[in-house]
Parts: sequence; C-alpha cells; structure tokens
Amino acid sequence: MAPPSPDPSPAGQPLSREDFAARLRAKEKYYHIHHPFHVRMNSGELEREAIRGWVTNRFYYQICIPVKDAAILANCQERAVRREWVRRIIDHDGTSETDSGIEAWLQLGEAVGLQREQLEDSRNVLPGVRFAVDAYVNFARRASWQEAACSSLTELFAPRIHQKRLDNWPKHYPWIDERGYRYFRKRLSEARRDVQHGLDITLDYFRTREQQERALNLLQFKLDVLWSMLDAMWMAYIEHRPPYHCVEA
Ligand code: AHQ
Repeated sequence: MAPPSPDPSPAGQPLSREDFAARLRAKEKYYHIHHPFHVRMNSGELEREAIRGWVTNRFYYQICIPVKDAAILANCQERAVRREWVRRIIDHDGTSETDSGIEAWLQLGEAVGLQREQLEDSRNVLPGVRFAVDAYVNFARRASWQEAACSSLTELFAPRIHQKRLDNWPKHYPWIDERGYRYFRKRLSEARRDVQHGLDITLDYFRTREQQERALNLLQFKLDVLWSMLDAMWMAYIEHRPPYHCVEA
C-alpha cells in the first residue's frame, strides 16, 4: 500500500504549486512501468502468449478511454476545457476508421499474430482487467470533471513507458512486425500534450491542502487501476492461473 509521503509544508498549509507538482511526480514510483510484468516485458522475458494476452487485454482499456473522456466532457461546463479535452477522443477514435489510435492498436494486435476479432471479442478480457477499467470509467462518470482530469495524470509517466517498448521490443521480440509500433510512437507526443493540460487543471483547481491530498489520492487510485490490470495478467499469462483454472470444465 502507498504510505503517506513526507510533508514539505506545515500540517494543513497548502503546498506551493511547485511542491504540489513534485508530490504528484513523486508517485512515479508506483507507476506500472515497475510492475514485474512490464519489467519482464522490457527485458525480453515474456512468451508470445503473454505479449498477445497483454495486447488483447489492453485493447479493452484503449476502447474505454474515449468513453471515459466523453464522460469528462459531459460533466464539464467550460468550453475552453472541452475544446482541448475533445482532442483526446479524436486521438483514440480518429476522424475515420483508418487514422485512429484504436486502429493503430488493432494493427499492434495483427503485428503480434492476433486476428482483429480476437481483440474486439471482449470474452478474451480477464475479469480483473475489466473490473479495473470499468472502475476508472465509472469513476469519471460520477466524479467532477476536475477530479477525473486529475486521475489521468498517470500519463506524466507514460512517455517513458512507450519509449521503452520502442527501444526494447524490436531487439527482444523480432517476431513482432514493426508496423505494430505506430501506436507507441503516436502516444509519445499525444501523452506529453495531454498531460500538460491535465496538470494545469490539477494545479489550478486543487488549492487547499485537503484538496491537494485528495488529488494525490485520485492519482493513486488510477495507479492502482493500472497495477491491478497487470496483476490479473500476471496470474493468467505468467502463472498460467487464469480465473477458474482449477475448476473442472
Ligand atoms: O495509451 C494510453 C492512453 O491513451 C492513455 C490515456 C490516459 C488517461 O486518460 O488515463 N492514460 C493512458 C495510458 C495509455 N497507455 C498506458 C501504457 O502503459 O501504455 C499508460 C496509460 C497511463 O499512463 O494512464
């Protein structure tokens, strides 16, 4: 469990903007890049089945992101914020079937030897992955748009994880068609743009110490979503113990 971080300001006093941003960035140590599944992935230790399982389960996360972002738009009354936030939906859904992030992820699926239908068929999504992703979408539906924006700040740490895949997969997994890497390249710039907007919203909105601590807990919630997804994949694709593995068919 994430222990409370050291307190740079007297109890109850708001953190300075810089200290608040630093406390948010300090949560990097809980980012899923450090999960043993990703550590094995980036050191070339995953079997094809584990890579394919990860691509399949992460597809459910990817198709839910624009739904999550549409929930934030629906809760937001500020045109200037919506004008910027809507770009996230376009990044994923595209303006046509061929130029979208979700299409790029389907191409990643084909690049690792999957059929598009295998990604689209949600029966292949592990219950633990579905529960974590649905918790994120349902949180965004009922939270304020500012709180939901804050929870997307795990992307502070995302450019590094996409770059690690681009650096490591070609040498460790030469069987993967490099045309599948378009999604990771695409996110390098999109994540940086998104996260600056999300960070500005967070630093501007969460002003009292109590609000700032709430923001840190919201970021921890999203870190927990990402970590839990990989826990389910570890059981299924590393331990070969998917749900009900011990139940006689
Ligand atoms: O591909 C990812 C993506 O589109 C998003 C949207 C953003 C959000 O709104 O929560 N988070 C996110 C993330 C993506 N990729 C993850 C990865 O490991 O490839 C990282 C994830 C994130 O850091 O939240």
